[in-house]
Amino acid sequence: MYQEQYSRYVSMVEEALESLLPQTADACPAKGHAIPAYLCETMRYSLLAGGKRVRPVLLLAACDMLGGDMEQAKTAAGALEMIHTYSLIHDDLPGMDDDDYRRGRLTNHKVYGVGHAILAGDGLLNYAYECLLKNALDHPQNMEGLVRAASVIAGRAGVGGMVAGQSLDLLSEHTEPDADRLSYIHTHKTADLLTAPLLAAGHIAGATKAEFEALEAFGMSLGIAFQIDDDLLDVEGDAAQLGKQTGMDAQRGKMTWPSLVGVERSREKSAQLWTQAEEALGVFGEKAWFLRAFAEGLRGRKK
Ligand code: GRG
Repeated sequence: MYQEQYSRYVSMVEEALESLLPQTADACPAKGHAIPAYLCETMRYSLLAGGKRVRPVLLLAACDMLGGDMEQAKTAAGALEMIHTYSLIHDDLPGMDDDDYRRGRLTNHKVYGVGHAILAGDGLLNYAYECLLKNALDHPQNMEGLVRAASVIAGRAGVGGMVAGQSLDLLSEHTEPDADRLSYIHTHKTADLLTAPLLAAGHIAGATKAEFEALEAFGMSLGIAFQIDDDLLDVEGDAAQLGKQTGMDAQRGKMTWPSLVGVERSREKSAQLWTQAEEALGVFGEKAWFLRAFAEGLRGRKK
C-alpha cells in the first residue's frame, strides 16, 4: 500500500518535470520554446539525475491528505523540485562547497563549467516561478490559493529562508560551533524548504489554521532531523550509496551537529525530533498514514 502510493507520487513528480521542461532536442525558441537547447540540457542534467524527490512528494501527499486538487499540486511540486535542484547546483560550485559529485554523477559545473552551471541554477529558479504563476493563472477558481502557495515557497526559499541559512552557513565556516547559530542555519538552510511543500499544499487545499500549525510543526521537526541525519551521514555514511563524497564537512570546517555535540548526542537529538514530527501529525489522525510512513522511511535513510 505504502510502496504503491509512494511510486504513484514519484511518477507524478517525474511526469510534471518532463511536461514542464521540454526535451533538449525540441527546445529552441524557433520551435516555440523559450528555452534554448543547450540551457535546457544543463538544467535537465541535474533535474533528472534521480534525486529522492522528498519535497515534491511531501507536497503531493499533504495535498492529497487535505483533499486538494492534484493537478494543481503536481505543477507546484515540479516547480519546487526545480528550486531545490537549483540550490544543489549552486551549493556545489567552487565558491560554495566545491563538490565534484551529486546524485551519483559529476556535478553540473564539472560537466558544463562554472558559468553554465550558474545559469542552469538561475534558469531553474526563475522557470519554477514562471510555472507557479502560470499555474495560478490557469486555475482562476483557485487563484488565491495558488498565489499563496507560490508566495510561501518564495519566502521559504529566499532571503528570509534557504538563502539566509546558506549565507550564515558560509559565514560560519571555521568558527567555533554555537548552538543558536547552528539552529538558525538548519532551520533556514534545510527545514524551510522541507516545510514549504506542506504549507503550499495547505494553501492549494484550503487548510484550516489548526492544520497549518500542524503542517508547520511537522515540517520543522522533520527538516531539522533530516539535516542532523545529513550531518551524521557525512561522518558515517557510505559515499557510493550517498552518491557524493563524505567527510567533507570536517574538511571545510562546517558547523554541524556532530561538531557541536558529537555523534552520539546528535543521534539522540535526531531521534527526539523524528518523534516530535510524528506527534505533530496527530491532528490528522489516520488520514496522515502516508506522511507518517514517509517520515519513517526518511528517518532510516542511507542516502
Ligand atoms: C545555494 C541558496 C543555496 C542554498 C543551498 C541545498 C543547500 C542549500 C545546500 C546543500 C547542502 C546541504 C547539506 C543542504 C541541506 C539540505 C539537504 C540535505 C539537501 C540535500 O537534499 P536531498 O537529500 O537531496 O533531498 P536529493 O538529491 O535526494 O534531492
